[in-house]
Amino acid sequence: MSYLPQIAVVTGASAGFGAAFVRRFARAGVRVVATARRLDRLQGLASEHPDLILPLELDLQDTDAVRRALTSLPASHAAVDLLINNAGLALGLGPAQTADLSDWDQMLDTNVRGLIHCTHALLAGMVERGRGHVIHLGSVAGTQPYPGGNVYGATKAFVHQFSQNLRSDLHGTGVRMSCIEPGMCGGTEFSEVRFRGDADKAQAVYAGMTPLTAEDVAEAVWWTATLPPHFNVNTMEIMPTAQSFAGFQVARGA
Ligand code: 8X3
Repeated sequence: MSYLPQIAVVTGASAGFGAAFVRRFARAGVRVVATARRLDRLQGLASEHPDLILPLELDLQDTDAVRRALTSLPASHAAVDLLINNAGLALGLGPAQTADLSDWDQMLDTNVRGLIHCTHALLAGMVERGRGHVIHLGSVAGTQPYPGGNVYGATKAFVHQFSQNLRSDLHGTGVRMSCIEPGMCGGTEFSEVRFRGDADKAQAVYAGMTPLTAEDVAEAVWWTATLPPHFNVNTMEIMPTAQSFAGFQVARGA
């Protein structure tokens, strides 16, 4: 027996993964609350399925606003049974010793604080209704250390472990919890943001290889969310075939 969620909330929905998730679920008739800071983008997305997609302007760094908005959704979109906690960003790829502390704060505020506040706002309702699924977007950077990954990777390690700990807290409630952990993904704003709008640097990351696309990641999320209720994906790590692991570095004579 497969499962179709009825009402999804997607954070970071104005572009990239988030917009692909909104489209994937709305295409199947799921009502979706699409949240992000850029309302004009959300409205454009909502115009593709105005009967299903509710645009909701939300700054995840304003945690009071997050709680207010997610606990007072209009009746048509209130009984949320799927939260896709997607909003997140990487800022910089330089070594920790030269990093800008405000970048670290911003990653923590969005990737960690924003995420936990969204989850907390919707979790009790799911448990009360005995129906729901929280899907967090982690990253391979949460388990694979790499130069320049410093705080970004650490926020994703948090997302991984928070997700698995939630599985334990949700034991016996019927509410599912999954963490989807993609590797290199092209065609989104992610790399441009990472390199502060330097499109050449961003494109160089994907030169000569085929990265995952936002639509590929949306398929993984769709599969995870539509499995029969007895089947929970704890963690799913996905990568382009062209990406894999390298060994340790050795500083000889240091
Ligand atoms: C980012 C994944 O592999 O581009 O979340 O660093 S990777």
